[in-house]
Amino acid sequence: MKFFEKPNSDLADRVPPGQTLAKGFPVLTYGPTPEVTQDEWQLALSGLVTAKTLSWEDLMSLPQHQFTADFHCVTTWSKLDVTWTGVRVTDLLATVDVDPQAAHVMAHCYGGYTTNVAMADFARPENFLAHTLAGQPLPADHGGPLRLVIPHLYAWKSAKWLSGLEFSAEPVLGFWERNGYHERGEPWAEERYSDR
Ligand SMILES: Nc1nc2c(c(=O)[nH]1)N[C@H]1C(S)=C(S)[C@@H](COP(=O)(O)O)O[C@H]1N2
Ligand SMILES: [Mo]
Repeated sequence: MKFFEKPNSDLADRVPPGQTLAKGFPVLTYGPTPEVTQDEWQLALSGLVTAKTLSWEDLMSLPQHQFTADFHCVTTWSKLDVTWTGVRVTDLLATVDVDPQAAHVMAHCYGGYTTNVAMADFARPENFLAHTLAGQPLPADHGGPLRLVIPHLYAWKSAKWLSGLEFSAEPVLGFWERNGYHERGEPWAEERYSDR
């Protein structure tokens, strides 16, 4: 069995350049998988925003939606039509006052991983915080109890085990961005590596 396959031509407009389709859903983690229960999970909002810490209950009290999204890892595998359940980033943001100066967001994770996104890439209705994958509680290796999903950027921006969102006026680089990945990471433009 092959683990990756070249996309059929009818899927060509769904699969960005240089990507092949993965069978199954590979796990890609730098370092060990943090063990975090729903009870101990918290999400801290900090920086240029109303400081606030959300519990699991707070998160579940926000509107819940189903999402179908394509997933593109910069290491060249993609997975189409992944189905998730969770909370829209825009619904979360509507519960707080974000300072108009906030132009960048750092996602912080249990285990220490970080990744940065511009506010314009973050505050989109198609981005979400996922707690369910294909109808099942999000497995720990895929980022459970909660991960960020930003479908229009390479998946290293989709922070697993999300623990915090820090808003700033100036960009700050996250883990892979400091280590040579592109600051934005748009797959159709193949923004894989930094030119810094
Ligand atoms: N906290 C954390 N989030 C992370 C990563 C990681 O190592 N740690 N890897 C990123 C990368 S490179 C990818 S491709 C996706 C992989 O998600 P998956 O393991 O659910 O396929 O998670 C992203 N989010
Ligand atoms: Mo990745």
